[in-house]
Amino acid sequence: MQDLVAELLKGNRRAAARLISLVENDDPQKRELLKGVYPHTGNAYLIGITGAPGSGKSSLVDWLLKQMRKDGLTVGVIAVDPTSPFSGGAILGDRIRMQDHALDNDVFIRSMGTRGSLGGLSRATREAIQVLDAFGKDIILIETVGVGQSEVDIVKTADSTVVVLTPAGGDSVQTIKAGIMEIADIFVINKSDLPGADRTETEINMMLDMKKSKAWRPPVVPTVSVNNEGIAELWNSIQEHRSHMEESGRLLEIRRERVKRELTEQVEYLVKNRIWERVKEEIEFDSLVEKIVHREQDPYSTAGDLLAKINFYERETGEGG
Ligand SMILES: Nc1nc2c(ncn2[C@@H]2O[C@H](COP(=O)(O)OP(=O)(O)OP(=O)(O)O)[C@@H](O)[C@H]2O)c(=O)[nH]1
Ligand SMILES: [Mg+2]
Repeated sequence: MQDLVAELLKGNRRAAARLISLVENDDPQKRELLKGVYPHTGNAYLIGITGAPGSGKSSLVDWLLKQMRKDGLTVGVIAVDPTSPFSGGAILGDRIRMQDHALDNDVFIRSMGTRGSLGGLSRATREAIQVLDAFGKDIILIETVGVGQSEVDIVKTADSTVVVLTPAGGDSVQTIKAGIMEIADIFVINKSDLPGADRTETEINMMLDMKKSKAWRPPVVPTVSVNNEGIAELWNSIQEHRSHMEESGRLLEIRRERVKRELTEQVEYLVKNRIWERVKEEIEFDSLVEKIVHREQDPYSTAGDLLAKINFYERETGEGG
C-alpha cells in the first residue's frame, strides 16, 4: 500500500486513480496513505468553477485546459457532480469533450459522484485534490454544480473561484442566490451569444459596485465557450487574481483557514468513530431505541447516560475512564 504513494510521487497515473478511488470509498487504509501524501502537497493552485447545471462549466474547463497547457502548466481536473450516482470515470458529455486531453500525460481528469463518497463529497473532493497536488499538478480545476450547500463547501477549498452565469433572458439577475454572489472572485457570463448578455453584464457590475469596496473587485468576463471567445481574458483574470492572492498574503490566510477546518474535521471524525466503536461494544443500542419509541425514556437523558456509561464524560473532564 505504501508503494502506492511512492508510485504516485513518481508520476504513475494508475496510482493516482487508485488513490482517488480509495479516498472516494473512505477506505480504512486511506488515512495512512494520506499521511504519506500530505508532505508533498501545497504546490498546486486550486481553481473552482461553479455555476448552474448546463451553464457551460465543462466547455470552459476544456478551453482553459488548452490555455494552461500552452503556458506549459500541468493540470488536474476534478468534475464533481453531486447529482450523479456515477463516479470513477467522466460523465458522458465530459468524456467526449475532454477526449482531446486523454493522451496528454500532463493532464489528469476525474469525475466524482455521490456514489461511494461516504462521509461527504466535499471531504472526498478535498482528499482527491491532495492526491493530485502530490502527483505534481501545477493547477487543479474543480468543476462543481452550484446548486446547494455542499457545492459552496467544495468551493471553499479553492484558491480562486469562478462563478459561471448565463444571460438572464427576461429575468433579472437579482434572482442569483446570495451565497453564490459572496464566493465569486471572478464572474463569467457564458453563452454571451444569447440575447440579454449585455444587460446581465451591466446588472452584475452594478451589483458589484454597490458593495463596499474590497481589496479585490471581481471582474465580469463575457465568454462564448463553444467558440473559444473570452477564454484568454478569463485566464488572464484568473492569473491576476492569483497574483493578488499571493501578493496580499490572502492566499496564506485562506490556506490557514482551510487547515483549521481540516484539523477540526479530523478531530471530530476520530472522536465520533471512537465513541461509536465503544457504544457498539458496550451498549444495547437497539433496546434503548425501543424504550425511547415507547416513551419509557427520552433521547436527551439517554444520550447523556450512554456517554457516561462508556466513560466518555470522565475522560472529557480528565478524571480518567
Ligand atoms: N449558445 C451557447 N451554448 C453553449 C455555450 N457554452 C456551452 N454551451 C452549451 O451548453 C450546454 C452545456 O454545456 P456544458 O459545458 O456541458 O455545461 P456544464 O455547466 O458543464 O453542464 P453540467 O456539468 O451538466 O452542469 C452544451 O450543450 C453546450 O454546447 C455558449 O457559449 N453558447
Ligand atoms: Mg459539466
